[in-house]
Amino acid sequence: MLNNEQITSYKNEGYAVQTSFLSALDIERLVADVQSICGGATLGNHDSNRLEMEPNQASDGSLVRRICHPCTYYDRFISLSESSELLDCVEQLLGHNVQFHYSKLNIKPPRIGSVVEWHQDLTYYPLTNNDSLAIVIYLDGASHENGCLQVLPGRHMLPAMDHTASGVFQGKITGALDESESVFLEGAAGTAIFMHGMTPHASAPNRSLKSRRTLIVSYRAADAFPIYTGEETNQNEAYVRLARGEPSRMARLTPGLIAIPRFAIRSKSLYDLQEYSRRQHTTPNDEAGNAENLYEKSV
Ligand SMILES: O=C(O)CCC(=O)C(=O)O
Repeated sequence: MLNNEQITSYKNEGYAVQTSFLSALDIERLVADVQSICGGATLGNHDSNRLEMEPNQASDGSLVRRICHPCTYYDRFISLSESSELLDCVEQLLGHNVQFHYSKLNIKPPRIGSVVEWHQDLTYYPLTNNDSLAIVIYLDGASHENGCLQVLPGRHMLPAMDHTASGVFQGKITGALDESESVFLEGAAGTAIFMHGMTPHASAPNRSLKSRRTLIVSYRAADAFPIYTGEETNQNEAYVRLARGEPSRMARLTPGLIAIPRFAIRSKSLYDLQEYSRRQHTTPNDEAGNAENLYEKSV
Protein backbone atom coordinates (compact mmCIF):
# COMPACT_ATOMS: atom_id res chain seq x y z
CA MET A 1 0.00 0.00 0.00
CA LEU A 2 1.05 3.59 -0.52
CA ASN A 3 1.40 5.85 2.50
CA ASN A 4 -0.14 9.33 2.78
CA GLU A 5 3.04 11.03 1.68
CA GLN A 6 3.17 8.95 -1.49
CA ILE A 7 -0.49 9.60 -2.26
CA THR A 8 0.05 13.33 -1.77
CA SER A 9 3.11 13.21 -4.01
CA TYR A 10 1.08 11.48 -6.75
CA LYS A 11 -1.71 14.04 -6.46
CA ASN A 12 0.49 17.14 -6.29
CA GLU A 13 3.60 16.16 -8.23
CA GLY A 14 2.16 13.57 -10.61
CA TYR A 15 4.25 10.66 -9.36
CA ALA A 16 5.03 8.58 -6.26
CA VAL A 17 8.00 6.31 -5.65
CA GLN A 18 7.79 3.01 -3.76
CA THR A 19 11.19 1.46 -3.13
CA SER A 20 11.53 -2.34 -2.70
CA PHE A 21 8.16 -2.94 -4.33
CA LEU A 22 9.51 -6.21 -5.73
CA SER A 23 11.65 -8.60 -3.71
CA ALA A 24 15.03 -9.86 -4.92
CA LEU A 25 13.40 -13.22 -5.69
CA ASP A 26 10.58 -11.58 -7.73
CA ILE A 27 13.17 -9.69 -9.74
CA GLU A 28 15.29 -12.78 -10.30
CA ARG A 29 12.28 -14.70 -11.65
CA LEU A 30 11.04 -11.87 -13.86
CA VAL A 31 14.52 -11.31 -15.26
CA ALA A 32 14.84 -15.04 -16.01
CA ASP A 33 11.54 -14.79 -17.93
CA VAL A 34 12.80 -11.74 -19.81
CA GLN A 35 15.87 -13.69 -20.85
CA SER A 36 13.86 -16.64 -22.03
CA ILE A 37 11.33 -14.46 -23.92
CA CYS A 38 14.16 -12.65 -25.72
CA GLY A 39 16.27 -15.77 -26.28
CA GLY A 40 17.10 -16.49 -29.92
CA ALA A 41 15.61 -13.27 -31.33
CA THR A 42 17.76 -11.24 -33.71
CA LEU A 43 17.16 -8.00 -35.57
CA GLY A 44 16.84 -10.02 -38.75
CA ASN A 45 14.68 -12.76 -37.32
CA HIS A 46 12.17 -12.14 -34.55
CA ASP A 47 8.43 -12.05 -33.95
CA SER A 48 7.63 -8.36 -34.33
CA ASN A 49 4.25 -8.81 -32.63
CA ARG A 50 6.04 -9.79 -29.45
CA LEU A 51 9.42 -8.05 -29.58
CA GLU A 52 10.92 -4.83 -30.84
CA MET A 53 14.66 -4.91 -31.48
CA GLU A 54 17.22 -2.13 -31.14
CA PRO A 55 17.62 -0.87 -34.72
CA ASN A 56 21.30 0.10 -34.55
CA GLN A 57 22.86 -3.33 -34.64
CA ALA A 58 23.80 -5.96 -37.20
CA SER A 59 21.08 -8.19 -38.57
CA ASP A 60 22.25 -11.04 -36.30
CA GLY A 61 22.36 -8.69 -33.29
CA SER A 62 20.23 -9.87 -30.37
CA LEU A 63 19.56 -6.65 -28.47
CA VAL A 64 15.86 -6.23 -27.74
CA ARG A 65 14.43 -2.83 -26.80
CA ARG A 66 10.87 -3.82 -25.99
CA ILE A 67 8.85 -6.88 -25.02
CA CYS A 68 5.31 -6.11 -26.19
CA HIS A 69 2.36 -6.71 -23.83
CA PRO A 70 4.13 -8.88 -21.22
CA CYS A 71 1.13 -8.70 -18.86
CA THR A 72 -1.09 -10.15 -21.60
CA TYR A 73 1.12 -12.99 -22.81
CA TYR A 74 3.39 -14.24 -20.00
CA ASP A 75 2.13 -15.85 -16.77
CA ARG A 76 4.42 -14.26 -14.23
CA PHE A 77 3.79 -10.79 -15.65
CA ILE A 78 0.04 -11.42 -15.79
CA SER A 79 0.11 -12.48 -12.13
CA LEU A 80 2.01 -9.36 -11.17
CA SER A 81 -0.50 -7.13 -13.00
CA GLU A 82 -3.35 -8.87 -11.15
CA SER A 83 -1.64 -9.01 -7.75
CA SER A 84 -3.28 -7.39 -4.77
CA GLU A 85 0.05 -5.68 -3.93
CA LEU A 86 -0.16 -3.75 -7.18
CA LEU A 87 -3.94 -3.30 -7.41
CA ASP A 88 -4.26 -2.10 -3.81
CA CYS A 89 -1.93 0.79 -4.69
CA VAL A 90 -3.76 1.45 -7.96
CA GLU A 91 -7.08 1.52 -6.12
CA GLN A 92 -5.71 4.13 -3.72
CA LEU A 93 -5.00 6.39 -6.70
CA LEU A 94 -7.82 5.60 -9.14
CA GLY A 95 -10.68 4.30 -6.99
CA HIS A 96 -12.20 0.84 -6.73
CA ASN A 97 -13.25 0.20 -10.34
CA VAL A 98 -10.14 -0.16 -12.45
CA GLN A 99 -9.28 -1.39 -15.94
CA PHE A 100 -5.92 -2.80 -16.94
CA HIS A 101 -4.98 -0.82 -20.06
CA TYR A 102 -1.65 -2.08 -21.47
CA SER A 103 1.86 -3.16 -20.57
CA LYS A 104 5.32 -3.15 -22.08
CA LEU A 105 8.79 -3.98 -20.95
CA ASN A 106 11.35 -1.47 -22.12
CA ILE A 107 14.96 -2.55 -22.27
CA LYS A 108 17.81 -0.14 -22.65
CA PRO A 109 20.69 -2.45 -23.50
CA PRO A 110 24.21 -1.32 -22.59
CA ARG A 111 25.78 1.26 -24.97
CA ILE A 112 22.94 1.52 -27.51
CA GLY A 113 19.74 1.74 -25.46
CA SER A 114 17.29 4.08 -27.19
CA VAL A 115 16.21 7.51 -26.04
CA VAL A 116 12.61 8.22 -25.00
CA GLU A 117 11.82 11.86 -25.62
CA TRP A 118 9.57 14.00 -23.42
CA HIS A 119 5.91 13.17 -23.75
CA GLN A 120 2.64 12.80 -21.85
CA ASP A 121 1.07 9.36 -22.23
CA LEU A 122 -2.52 10.56 -22.44
CA THR A 123 -1.78 12.60 -25.55
CA TYR A 124 -1.33 9.28 -27.39
CA TYR A 125 -4.70 7.88 -26.31
CA PRO A 126 -7.06 10.57 -24.95
CA LEU A 127 -9.67 9.37 -22.46
CA THR A 128 -12.88 10.97 -21.24
CA ASN A 129 -11.11 11.75 -17.96
CA ASN A 130 -7.48 11.75 -16.86
CA ASP A 131 -7.63 9.08 -14.18
CA SER A 132 -4.99 6.97 -15.83
CA LEU A 133 -1.56 5.98 -14.61
CA ALA A 134 1.48 3.93 -15.47
CA ILE A 135 3.53 1.96 -12.98
CA VAL A 136 7.16 1.93 -13.98
CA ILE A 137 9.02 -0.90 -12.25
CA TYR A 138 12.78 -1.12 -12.47
CA LEU A 139 14.14 -4.64 -12.97
CA ASP A 140 17.70 -3.25 -12.90
CA GLY A 141 19.10 -0.42 -10.87
CA ALA A 142 18.36 2.76 -12.86
CA SER A 143 20.48 5.89 -12.68
CA HIS A 144 21.54 8.93 -14.70
CA GLU A 145 24.08 6.72 -16.46
CA ASN A 146 21.78 4.03 -17.83
CA GLY A 147 18.77 6.23 -18.52
CA CYS A 148 16.47 6.30 -15.49
CA LEU A 149 13.03 7.84 -15.82
CA GLN A 150 12.88 11.64 -15.66
CA VAL A 151 9.70 13.55 -14.87
CA LEU A 152 8.50 17.14 -14.78
CA PRO A 153 6.71 17.39 -11.43
CA GLY A 154 3.41 19.19 -10.95
CA ARG A 155 2.64 19.54 -14.66
CA HIS A 156 -0.07 16.84 -14.81
CA MET A 157 -2.95 19.05 -13.73
CA LEU A 158 -2.38 21.67 -16.44
CA PRO A 159 -3.64 21.40 -20.02
CA ALA A 160 -1.71 18.96 -22.20
CA MET A 161 1.51 20.28 -23.69
CA ASP A 162 1.79 20.61 -27.45
CA HIS A 163 2.90 17.37 -29.15
CA THR A 164 2.32 18.54 -32.73
CA ALA A 165 4.15 20.09 -35.66
CA SER A 166 2.02 21.54 -38.46
CA GLY A 167 -0.99 19.97 -36.78
CA VAL A 168 0.50 16.47 -36.92
CA PHE A 169 1.13 14.46 -33.74
CA GLN A 170 4.87 13.94 -33.16
CA GLY A 171 4.71 11.62 -30.14
CA LYS A 172 6.81 14.07 -28.13
CA ILE A 173 6.49 17.51 -26.65
CA THR A 174 7.18 20.10 -29.32
CA GLY A 175 6.43 23.20 -27.25
CA ALA A 176 8.79 24.93 -24.82
CA LEU A 177 10.00 22.72 -22.00
CA ASP A 178 12.11 23.75 -19.03
CA GLU A 179 14.30 20.70 -18.48
CA SER A 180 15.97 22.34 -15.51
CA GLU A 181 12.81 21.41 -13.58
CA SER A 182 13.17 17.75 -14.43
CA VAL A 183 13.68 15.19 -11.65
CA PHE A 184 15.80 12.09 -12.28
CA LEU A 185 14.10 9.13 -10.61
CA GLU A 186 17.08 6.96 -9.84
CA GLY A 187 16.26 3.74 -8.01
CA ALA A 188 17.36 0.23 -7.17
CA ALA A 189 15.92 -2.80 -8.94
CA GLY A 190 12.46 -3.42 -7.53
CA THR A 191 11.53 0.28 -7.27
CA ALA A 192 8.04 1.14 -8.54
CA ILE A 193 7.08 4.61 -9.75
CA PHE A 194 3.37 5.41 -9.93
CA MET A 195 3.09 8.05 -12.63
CA HIS A 196 0.00 10.02 -13.64
CA GLY A 197 -0.94 9.74 -17.33
CA MET A 198 -0.39 13.47 -17.85
CA THR A 199 3.03 13.66 -16.19
CA PRO A 200 5.66 14.67 -18.76
CA HIS A 201 8.47 12.11 -18.74
CA ALA A 202 11.51 11.01 -20.74
CA SER A 203 14.67 8.93 -20.44
CA ALA A 204 18.13 9.36 -21.93
CA PRO A 205 19.89 6.88 -24.21
CA ASN A 206 21.92 4.27 -22.36
CA ARG A 207 25.59 4.79 -23.10
CA SER A 208 26.72 2.93 -19.99
CA LEU A 209 27.72 -0.71 -19.66
CA LYS A 210 24.69 -1.52 -17.52
CA SER A 211 21.38 -2.66 -18.90
CA ARG A 212 18.18 -0.88 -17.78
CA ARG A 213 15.11 -3.15 -17.94
CA THR A 214 11.80 -1.59 -16.93
CA LEU A 215 8.30 -3.02 -16.78
CA ILE A 216 5.50 -0.52 -17.47
CA VAL A 217 1.90 -1.40 -16.61
CA SER A 218 -0.95 1.03 -17.19
CA TYR A 219 -4.39 1.17 -15.55
CA ARG A 220 -7.27 3.59 -15.77
CA ALA A 221 -10.47 4.28 -13.88
CA ALA A 222 -13.29 2.15 -15.28
CA ASP A 223 -15.24 5.30 -16.15
CA ALA A 224 -12.37 6.68 -18.27
CA PHE A 225 -13.44 5.67 -21.77
CA PRO A 226 -11.32 6.01 -24.89
CA ILE A 227 -12.01 8.91 -27.23
CA TYR A 228 -11.99 7.48 -30.72
CA THR A 229 -9.16 8.97 -32.74
CA GLY A 230 -8.92 6.36 -35.50
CA GLU A 231 -7.44 2.90 -35.92
CA GLU A 232 -4.95 3.64 -33.12
CA THR A 233 -7.80 3.58 -30.63
CA ASN A 234 -8.75 0.03 -31.63
CA GLN A 235 -5.12 -1.03 -31.28
CA ASN A 236 -4.82 0.58 -27.85
CA GLU A 237 -8.04 -1.00 -26.63
CA ALA A 238 -7.11 -4.53 -27.63
CA TYR A 239 -5.50 -5.38 -24.28
CA VAL A 240 -7.99 -3.75 -21.92
CA ARG A 241 -9.52 -5.92 -19.20
CA LEU A 242 -11.26 -5.30 -15.91
CA ALA A 243 -8.67 -5.44 -13.14
CA ARG A 244 -10.78 -4.70 -10.07
CA GLY A 245 -14.36 -3.81 -9.17
CA GLU A 246 -17.09 -3.38 -11.76
CA PRO A 247 -17.19 -2.14 -15.32
CA SER A 248 -18.73 1.33 -15.61
CA ARG A 249 -21.85 2.19 -17.57
CA MET A 250 -21.11 5.89 -17.29
CA ALA A 251 -18.26 7.82 -18.81
CA ARG A 252 -16.95 10.57 -16.52
CA LEU A 253 -15.85 13.67 -18.40
CA THR A 254 -13.01 16.03 -17.58
CA PRO A 255 -14.22 19.50 -18.55
CA GLY A 256 -12.22 21.38 -21.15
CA LEU A 257 -10.69 20.65 -24.52
CA ILE A 258 -8.83 17.47 -25.39
CA ALA A 259 -6.33 17.43 -28.28
CA ILE A 260 -6.99 14.62 -30.76
CA PRO A 261 -3.72 13.22 -32.13
CA ARG A 262 -3.50 13.13 -35.91
CA PHE A 263 -0.95 10.45 -36.78
CA ALA A 264 1.05 10.94 -39.99
CA ILE A 265 2.29 7.36 -39.93
CA ARG A 266 1.20 4.07 -38.50
CA SER A 267 4.22 3.50 -36.29
CA LYS A 268 4.97 0.40 -34.32
CA SER A 269 5.79 2.25 -31.14
CA LEU A 270 6.68 5.51 -29.48
CA TYR A 271 10.33 4.87 -30.42
CA ASP A 272 9.47 4.72 -34.13
CA LEU A 273 7.19 7.73 -34.03
CA GLN A 274 9.76 9.87 -32.23
CA GLU A 275 12.49 8.68 -34.61
CA TYR A 276 10.27 9.56 -37.56
CA SER A 277 9.70 13.01 -36.07
CA ARG A 278 13.46 13.53 -35.62
CA ARG A 279 14.08 12.57 -39.22
CA GLN A 280 11.37 14.88 -40.47
CA HIS A 281 12.82 17.80 -38.62
CA THR A 282 16.51 17.23 -39.02
CA THR A 283 16.79 16.26 -42.69
CA PRO A 284 16.46 19.47 -44.72
CA ASN A 285 14.87 17.95 -47.83
CA ASP A 286 12.55 15.72 -45.93
CA GLU A 287 9.17 17.45 -46.19
CA ALA A 288 6.21 16.22 -44.12
CA GLY A 289 4.44 13.39 -45.92
CA ASN A 290 7.53 12.63 -47.99
CA ALA A 291 9.44 10.33 -45.70
CA GLU A 292 11.34 7.27 -46.75
CA ASN A 293 9.35 4.12 -47.48
CA LEU A 294 10.33 2.82 -44.08
CA TYR A 295 6.94 3.68 -42.70
CA GLU A 296 3.52 2.70 -43.81
CA LYS A 297 1.31 5.76 -44.18
CA SER A 298 -1.92 5.80 -42.24
CA VAL A 299 -5.12 6.89 -43.89
O1 LIG B 1 11.37 3.38 -20.74
C1 LIG B 1 11.29 4.55 -20.36
O2 LIG B 1 12.21 5.15 -19.82
C2 LIG B 1 10.02 5.34 -20.53
C3 LIG B 1 9.17 4.71 -21.56
C4 LIG B 1 7.94 5.43 -21.91
O3 LIG B 1 7.67 6.53 -21.52
C5 LIG B 1 7.02 4.73 -22.79
O4 LIG B 1 7.34 3.64 -23.31
O5 LIG B 1 5.90 5.27 -22.98
